This record gives sequence, C-alpha cells and structure tokens, in this order.
Amino acid sequence: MEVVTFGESMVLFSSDKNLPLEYVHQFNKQMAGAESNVAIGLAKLGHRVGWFSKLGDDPFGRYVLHQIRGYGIDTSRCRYTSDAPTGVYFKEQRSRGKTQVYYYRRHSAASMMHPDELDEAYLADFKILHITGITPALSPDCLALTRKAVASAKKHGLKIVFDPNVRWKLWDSEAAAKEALLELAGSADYILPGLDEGQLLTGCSEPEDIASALLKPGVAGVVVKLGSKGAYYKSEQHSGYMAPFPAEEIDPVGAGDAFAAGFISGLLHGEELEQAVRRASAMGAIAVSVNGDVEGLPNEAELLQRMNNTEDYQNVKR
Ligand code: KDG
Repeated sequence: MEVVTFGESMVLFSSDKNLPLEYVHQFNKQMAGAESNVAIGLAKLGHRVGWFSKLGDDPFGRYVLHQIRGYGIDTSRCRYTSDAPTGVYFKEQRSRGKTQVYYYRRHSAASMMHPDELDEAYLADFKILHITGITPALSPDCLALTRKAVASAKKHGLKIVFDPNVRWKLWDSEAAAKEALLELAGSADYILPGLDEGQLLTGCSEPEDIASALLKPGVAGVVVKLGSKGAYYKSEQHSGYMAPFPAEEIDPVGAGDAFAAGFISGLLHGEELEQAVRRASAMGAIAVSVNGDVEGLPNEAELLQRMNNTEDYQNVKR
C-alpha cells in the first residue's frame, strides 16, 4: 500500500443556482471531505490508498462509504457508530468561483474517532501518511488520534505530508489552532500551507519567509500554495516559484486537496520537489475548473496530457 489518510467525510448538498441558500429549493447530493478528496485524487491516478474514519450508522454514512470504496480505496478500517450521525454540509455558490460552506457536523460520528481505535499494524504497511489540520480540530480525541498516527508513522518509517487546512469554523480560538498545527507541522516531512495559513503559523507575510520559518530540521520540504499565482517551494537544496497552470476558476473548493494528491503522487514517482510541485499545480488547476471537489480529478494519462500540453485537455475521451 502507498498512502493512508483519515478524517471526516460528509454528505454535501450544493445548488446549481448562484443564490443565497435561503432561496434554494433543490440540492444536488455529493460527498466530500478533505482527506477522502486526497485519497480519491490519488486512487484516480492509480495509487494504492487507504482511508479510515467513523461514520454514522445511517443512510448518509453508507452513501459516503460506498462512494469512497467505489474508487478502489481500502476502507477496511472504517467504523460505523449508532451514537452519532454522519456530518453534513451545504455549499452556497454566490457567484462563479465564490463559495461559502455551512457545516452541520458538531458531535458527528467522525468527531468521535478515538486514539485507541488506531490500527498501528495497518498503518505500518504504507509509505506515506497524509494528515490535515481539519481532523485535529474535530475534537480533543481526534487531536489525540492525529498525534498518535504521526507517532506511529514515524516509528514505522512512513513519510508524513501535512496540509494545515485551517477551518476557522471548527477551532475554538486562533491560539488553539496555531498551537496544534505548529506541533503537527514540526513532525511532518512535507508541509503544504496556503499563503494565509503560512502567515498564521509563522507571522511572516512573504512565501519565502514562511517557507524558511517552517523548514525546521527534519522537515524535507515546504510548499506554499499561492492560488492563481502558483506556488513557492523550498527544501535545504532547492527553492523557487512554480508558475500556475492556466485555469478557468469555477469552484475553488477542493483545489488544495487535488494539489496534495498531485504532490504525493510525485513523491511516490520519486520526483524531486520541483517536479512534484509541478504535478501538484496541474492537479489544482484541473480541480478548480470543475464544480465539485473530486468530479474533475484526472487519471494519470489525463494529468500527463495536461502537464505536457500535447493535446487539448477538454478533448480527452472519457
Ligand atoms: O478541502 C475541501 C474540503 O473543505 C471539503 O471537502 C469539506 O472536508 C471538508 C471540510 O472540512 O471543510
């Protein structure tokens, strides 16, 4: 197995109309969650992935699990609970590229994941652990689970890729977020903050300074995502800006997860930091041009075509 990740995935209700939600009468049902988005992105690229979580023993929980399993992701360590429901969230599209989310996930099944439930032997079979800053924000037990997964990953020689993914609606305070996220960043091999997340974690404003501040001993690389401006990457040996791939931005939600999937895929292909960031940037550009977190994610051939620009991506046969 190659990559393991865990976290909360929810049922997502979104509308085709650019309207405030109080005026929306019909919703499309989808499934989303940052970690499962990354898992799906990697699975679509042909990687062997495991994802685990706790879901409500309810129709939405079954829906989420069936969707993720349908991508060929190993979900054997997922649990159902009848003590809490599967999380739900709604996405409001005010205008093209401008989205707002509303969570109904407090005390959800996933927030009840517990460190004692971590299957260390299972984790030990993977090469890379992907974590985000969302899971530790769900509950104190989820923070403890994330810490335990990080410690197990280190013990068993897995590389750790950390996306801070700050979700203000989930944290009690900025100080709590900063403390937990800096601790996880310090344990990671690769850190993938957005510019504002990097600013929060380091107090620096420029990508170069953010990357330097996060590149502590033991950290192999930092990539600061700059949205439509590309990305800045830094390791001990290399640093530089990656120009963005051109993209028509329709729905930015999920772009960071696509970026993480591309980056991890690059690592698994043995690419150097710069190449992995290029792969990540192409994935991000593809993701923003489709409505939905994972619906637009490519397979390996489509990704390579986009990267090599040998053919119009839109014309690829699906
Ligand atoms: O990164 C996309 C995620 O924000 C979305 O899928 C929902 O996991 C989610 C979250 O917690 O916001």
